[in-house]
Amino acid sequence: MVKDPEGEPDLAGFKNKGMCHEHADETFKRSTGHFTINEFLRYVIKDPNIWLMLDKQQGFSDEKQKGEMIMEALDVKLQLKPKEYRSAIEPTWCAGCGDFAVTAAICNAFSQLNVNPDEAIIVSGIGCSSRLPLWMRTFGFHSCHGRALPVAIGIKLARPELLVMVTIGDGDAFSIGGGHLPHAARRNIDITLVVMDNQIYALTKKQVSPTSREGMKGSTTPYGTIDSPMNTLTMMLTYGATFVAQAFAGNPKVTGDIIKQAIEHKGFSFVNILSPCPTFNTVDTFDYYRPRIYNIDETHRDKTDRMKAFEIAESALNHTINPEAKVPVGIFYKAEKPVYESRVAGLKGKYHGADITDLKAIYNKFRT
Ligand SMILES: Cc1ncc(C[n+]2csc(CCOP(=O)(O)OP(=O)(O)O)c2C)c(N)n1
Ligand code: SF4
Ligand SMILES: [Mg+2]
Repeated sequence: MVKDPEGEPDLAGFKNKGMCHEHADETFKRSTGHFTINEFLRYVIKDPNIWLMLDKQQGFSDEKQKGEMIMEALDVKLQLKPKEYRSAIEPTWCAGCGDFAVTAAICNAFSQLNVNPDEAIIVSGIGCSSRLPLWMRTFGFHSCHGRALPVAIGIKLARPELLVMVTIGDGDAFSIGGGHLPHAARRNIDITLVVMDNQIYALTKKQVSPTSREGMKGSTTPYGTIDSPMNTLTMMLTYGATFVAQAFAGNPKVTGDIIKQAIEHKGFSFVNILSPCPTFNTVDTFDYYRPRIYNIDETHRDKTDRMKAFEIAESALNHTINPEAKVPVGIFYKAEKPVYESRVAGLKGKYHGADITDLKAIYNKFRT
């Protein structure tokens, strides 16, 4: 759109798109290159009486508030570009880290879904991957190692309207935090769990993780680990997750699309992303995965077929013992089931639960 005082502005491009109120003004100026919201509105709404009326409106003395009110009335919304979901903090990850592509994929998914950054929170644990919320403009919570899921569950129960995403590493998810996975899955709470699986503890400099292949050498396993890698896909299917997927950081477009579908899914969604760490895992690299990756979506169309999902997931680790074996990515399973937060709200309604608890009254009740 160009600033042409004689011509009619084209509103079509601005209809039905997501807008973040806080940043709407700058975003609008950036996306049009010419107008701020209020400049634009003064141009569209030429009748001075409307502006006079707005000036008199109590509580709307501020230009920005007025602009936002009119934007809402006109159903004019703005769509943030993927890079506008990034914060001003530059990632401290090593060059070539797979987690850059995961961040880009999340930003793409958010942009496609018009996510309002003020209505989204990303919760992480501890690890290289768990730094991701710092680079994002959404709310974030950098919690403790292995405890991102309980924090996220608490947030979702307190504020069910928020988009809640968890971004953690394989050590965080399947070692120290492994005990939280079955419960999040069986409850079917509407949270998207994104695991950046580099098959190593990277932050602490190369210890084997539950997904490390047999024989992997690490700083505490100099002769190679004798533990078998955990198949996290069959595990999450068994736990009852209603959305189970795998992606590869080497293909951010497909990864972004899978994350988008995981966010759209009403319920607990699990996305395992093969995200190489070139610094501490020189075996499971981008070059290793690239020729082995295949997309299951062409052949596995009925995503409610749980047995088929198990069958494909069973083969996911064959490549660690057979160099010819392929690595499946795509959506393995998807099912509808009531979400936890709605069921909690149902209970609250039925038994007249209150959000503001009178702790004193509870203490007194049990003080005898
Ligand atoms: C309670 C606790 N135990 C251990 C640690 C040390 N620690 C920090 S990160 C980490 C593992 C990180 O591996 P992963 O979750 O795979 O993340 P990555 O760094 O590979 O992205 C460990 C063991 C810690 N910070 N807190
Ligand atoms: S050590 Fe590995 S996981 Fe950590 S930032 Fe560097 S490349 Fe990424
Ligand atoms: Mg890791």
